[in-house]
Amino acid sequence: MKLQVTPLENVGVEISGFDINEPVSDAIKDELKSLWHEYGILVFRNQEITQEKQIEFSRIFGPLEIHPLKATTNEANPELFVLESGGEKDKFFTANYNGEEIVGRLDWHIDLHYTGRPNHGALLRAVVVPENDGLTGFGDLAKAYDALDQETKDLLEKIEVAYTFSMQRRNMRYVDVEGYEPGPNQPKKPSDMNYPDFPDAAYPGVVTHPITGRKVLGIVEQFLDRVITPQQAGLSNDEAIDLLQKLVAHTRRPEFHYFHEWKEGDMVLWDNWRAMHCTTGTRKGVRRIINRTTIEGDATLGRVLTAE
Ligand SMILES: O=C(O)CCC(=O)C(=O)O
Ligand SMILES: [Fe+2]
Repeated sequence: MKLQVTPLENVGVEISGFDINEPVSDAIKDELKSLWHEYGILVFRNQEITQEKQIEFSRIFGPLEIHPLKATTNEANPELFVLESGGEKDKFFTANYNGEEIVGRLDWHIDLHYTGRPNHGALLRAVVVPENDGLTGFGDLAKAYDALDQETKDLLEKIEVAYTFSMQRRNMRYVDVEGYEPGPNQPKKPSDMNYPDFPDAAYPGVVTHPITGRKVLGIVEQFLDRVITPQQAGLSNDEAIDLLQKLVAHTRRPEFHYFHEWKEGDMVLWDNWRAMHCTTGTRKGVRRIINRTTIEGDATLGRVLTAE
């Protein structure tokens, strides 16, 4: 096997010359792992993947996590988490965006961000995918950091930001809620979904990647709440809010994004310590199944703000 690396539109790369059903040598494993760290987002196409192969392939990148929500529909392979729309559970995840009912849309986020200990990465594999619907977006926060001016970079070194978990999009301060109406069956509090009530988590304005040492912008719109004690960095509360608005707008710039339009046989792997992701959701009744494996996070990037 000889891997070819082709840059995607703005960020991330497509890997070709790879066949998941061929034996993968240690040298290729090392190469895949370094590519994952070098580019943050890897796309593979035309793979004939079974659940077992997906799990075996994902293990190249580290030990796998059994998803804490235990909503897997796969008893035999608990490492596999099935993301499904177009079925019975849709009503809990349906909301109205500018007059259109959409299932499962998610704002830019980092998985398990609110715990202070995000997983290292995840791999999604298309099982049943609609055309031109249900896209997954990836945003490179290392590139977003590099593109900032020096003054902002210096300021980011001095601040810490808090993330506040919420089940209600309307309560998230920095997501765009214009034209948004929650659906009637959407969960209102963590216990509605059997989630614990997560305390806030704090992150530095710039996160240092535990493996590559690259600087990663610590700002992601979902759950973003506030700068902690902004006065210590010479900012008033209002200036701190303006700063977060400006940084969120920066992360939304298309030059840091790649949106994957799914085809059967596709797999996408990302580095959750560096790239944020989102999903456009699907129109009502559209069937979409993605199988997901999660690579464990063995580093703590944030800290939990518990009452003292
Ligand atoms: O369904 C998707 O496209 C991605 C969902 C997601 O946010 C995740 O798997 O972490
Ligand atoms: Fe996610």
